[in-house]
Amino acid sequence: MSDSGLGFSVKRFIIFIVGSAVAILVFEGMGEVGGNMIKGQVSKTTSKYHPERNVEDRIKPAFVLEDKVAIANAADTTDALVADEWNAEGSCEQVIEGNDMLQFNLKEMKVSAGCASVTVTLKHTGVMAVEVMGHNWVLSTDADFMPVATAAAGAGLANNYVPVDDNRVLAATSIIGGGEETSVTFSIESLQAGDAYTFFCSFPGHYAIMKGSFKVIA
Ligand SMILES: [Cu+2]
Repeated sequence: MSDSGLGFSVKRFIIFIVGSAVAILVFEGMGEVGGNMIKGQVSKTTSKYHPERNVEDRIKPAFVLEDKVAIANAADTTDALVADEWNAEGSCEQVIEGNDMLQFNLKEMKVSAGCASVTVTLKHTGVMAVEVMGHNWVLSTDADFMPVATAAAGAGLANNYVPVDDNRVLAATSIIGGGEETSVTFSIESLQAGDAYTFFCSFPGHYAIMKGSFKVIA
């Protein structure tokens, strides 16, 4: 073997070629192994390779908020049933709920003109304190609703946010906080079937949302 003097020799050239070939084979081999590993992983984790799993299983989310859905459904059902039962048209016993989100569960209450007296029970289903999220149930004519609601703020919590000795107030419960319940029984002798009455919560600011229509039906 002769040396060209430039560091080149046939021997080195052959070693380089053989070395490259080995490196390529090893690289290809590794690629094959890696590819098979990926394929194996894919077959384990995708449904396509699991014919024993049915379509429902495959599309079923891994994590389902079943409890939450069940609770929501239960609440819907309960609300509807309770509203039907409690708010039965013409019933002399009315039950209404208020919550921590400034909501009454009823938009309308209908009592019969034949009721000797009407009892409205208010349940506060929330947890917030009376000073923060107090609710009451106040009845007035539609026309008196705004003036009474405005005057209520001045009456203060000590007076249940109900103007004192104000004959525009047709009925009113005391004001309650979360978890409490109160009721008022009143005569509807002075109320006229067909006239427009409004019930509302007179806690300052609540009347804008917490209100509904009260009707006396013949
Ligand atoms: Cu309120």
